[in-house]
Amino acid sequence: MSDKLQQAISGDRRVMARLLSQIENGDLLVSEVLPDNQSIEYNSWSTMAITGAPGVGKSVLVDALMNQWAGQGLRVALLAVDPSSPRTGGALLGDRVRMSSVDNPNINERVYVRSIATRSSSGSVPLIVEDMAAFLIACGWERILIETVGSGQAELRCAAVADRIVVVEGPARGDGVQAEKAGLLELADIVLVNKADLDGAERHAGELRESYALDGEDAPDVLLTSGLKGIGIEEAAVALLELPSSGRALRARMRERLLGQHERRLVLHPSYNEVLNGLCEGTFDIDEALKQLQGEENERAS
Ligand SMILES: Nc1nc2c(ncn2[C@@H]2O[C@H](COP(=O)(O)OP(=O)(O)OP(=O)(O)O)[C@@H](O)[C@H]2O)c(=O)[nH]1
Ligand SMILES: [Mg+2]
Repeated sequence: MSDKLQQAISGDRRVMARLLSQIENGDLLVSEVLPDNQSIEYNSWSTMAITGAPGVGKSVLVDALMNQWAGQGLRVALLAVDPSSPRTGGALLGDRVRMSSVDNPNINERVYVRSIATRSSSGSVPLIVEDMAAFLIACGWERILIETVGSGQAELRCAAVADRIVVVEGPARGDGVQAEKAGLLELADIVLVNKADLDGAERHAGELRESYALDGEDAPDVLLTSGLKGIGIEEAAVALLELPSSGRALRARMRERLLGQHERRLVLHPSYNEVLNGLCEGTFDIDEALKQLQGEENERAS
């Protein structure tokens, strides 16, 4: 395995892609390929989630940011978590926005883009994303972006595995800041109101700033951007690259990680299916089921 890792580290993208697929399919645990565990870095980030509603312009924005950062000499990789939702018809790779950074011969050596299909994955998607990101870092990628749709628990947890979270919003739709979005906005280290070329972007930025001001401490900055028209991109690229972790968002993020790991331990427990059967048959109740699943240590989870 270390041979393969060596090849991936020295720039063999085919080998790297193959190992990423193995991690994605659950055939390879990242601890088996990585020399050491990465320590958590609080002052600068390696992984950044770019999250927001479908169609809000995340991919176009990420492409613009990758152009900026790779242009400065950074090696930037994108993991795009494909929601594969029946609602959006499951955006396939081919439907994706064309990434101009990948086609640009001046920078494409420093750019890597990879989709993660969640439909086929049996494991915990957030933890797969985390492992794939850790592997990319081991392969020398300096900044890992994780594009994920910010609705639903699993997607929130995909974002929560990142060192920083950027929430992308669209222009105001006249319904203010809804409660359903609170969970996502709570995790934000910064908010970008995108499609700033359209009416209502300024207004929505104002609504968000007001709503954060009501919360009190430690409000994230709210910037206006348009990936398509290039508005605010240079400013955003600078702000994001040096983005500090906000204490408030860190707490929410750690909560999501803790809950995610806890769920993984239950689900990977050797008796998980047996315990589910027991619950269906009424052999025992939830309390007893939890006792059984939390009792034994599960080596895969540790
Ligand atoms: N007017 C305007 N349109 C934009 C802007 N950025 C993206 N779009 C358009 O919005 C649509 C969605 O853009 P994407 O970048 O694919 O959005 P996304 O958030 O990645 O979408 P999903 O990955 O499907 O969730 C495309 O048709 C883009 O051309 C912008 O700044 N202004
Ligand atoms: Mg996208």
